[in-house]
Amino acid sequence: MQRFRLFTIALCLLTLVRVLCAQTPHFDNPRVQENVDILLGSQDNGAKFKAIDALIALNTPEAMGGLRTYLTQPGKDPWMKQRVLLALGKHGTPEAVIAIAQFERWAESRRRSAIPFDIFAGNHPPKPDYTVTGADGKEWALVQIALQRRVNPPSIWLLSRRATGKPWEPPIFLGPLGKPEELLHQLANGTKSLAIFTRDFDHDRLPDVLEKYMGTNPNRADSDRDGIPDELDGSPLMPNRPLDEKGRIRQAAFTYLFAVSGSSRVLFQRDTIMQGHTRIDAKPTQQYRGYSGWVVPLTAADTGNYDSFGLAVIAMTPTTAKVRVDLPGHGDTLKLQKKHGHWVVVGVDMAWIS
Ligand SMILES: [Ca+2]
Ligand SMILES: [Ca+2]
Repeated sequence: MQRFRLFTIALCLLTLVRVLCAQTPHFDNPRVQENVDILLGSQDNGAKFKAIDALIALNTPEAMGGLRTYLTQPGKDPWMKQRVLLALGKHGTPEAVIAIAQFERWAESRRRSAIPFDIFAGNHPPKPDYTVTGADGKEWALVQIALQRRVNPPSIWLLSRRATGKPWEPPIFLGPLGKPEELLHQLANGTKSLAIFTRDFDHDRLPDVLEKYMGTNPNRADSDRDGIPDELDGSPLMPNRPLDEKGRIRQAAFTYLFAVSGSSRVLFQRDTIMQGHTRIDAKPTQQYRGYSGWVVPLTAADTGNYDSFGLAVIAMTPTTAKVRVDLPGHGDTLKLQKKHGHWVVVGVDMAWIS
């Protein structure tokens, strides 16, 4: 018994050390450590800018590793992460470009999930919009998430736990529902079953309801037939093929814009064609690897309901490029350069409002 207790205590300590190590990265150089700590912990943007500059100036693999560590932290400000990528791109040394490339590989390879993990990170869901406790003490809750601005209606996720204070079960996607509170009461009093929301016909671990919402095929585990099942495929509607040069430029812009989010949320994308000053929305397609999560096309029926974005290469030489980023109502032009064989963002030229 005594030995068992000691073993349990040792196991707990080991787990604690692992958790602490995972949250506080260690660097040998105290200056790297100090600046990474500022980036990860400070609320002061000015101090963070200085920390980025200090790490860039050090230009050692460890300092670049520090910036990469920041880029891959969930829940951090995407805008500040873009400043890091921009600083690395402008710096453009082989070490800086390697840091960007490593970040991209991390972003591409991290496990995808249909659950927006920055919202549900660490089993700390946001404050539910609606909660009901059943007669058996089981707690049911609804969380509404507007994946992008102006999404109409927001997607609704169901949370449940055995009792208040117990851990939440993994969230279940309910889809956009008219009267979700009614459903919640029916679930809590047992008059409705969850089966229709958890049904997964093709066994790819994405329920039919979610697949219909995302645009993937609920009857085929590998919608784009590239050998990667939908659940693990960052771009479930774009076969995993090498990109051409223009594709690499757009991918670099896409990464700068969205891989920084640390999120697996759904992105809706379609290309935009400009005819003079008139914007024409092309037929929605998926043309980028969804580093930041699902990139799905809009269907004709969805037009007007969702935000979308467009990326277009508007100028290109063998080593420089400009990409127009078209967001609802406004946009930017990103300047890119090819450095050490890799396209990196080196500037944001302008913004416009339409
Ligand atoms: Ca499925
Ligand atoms: Ca696939």
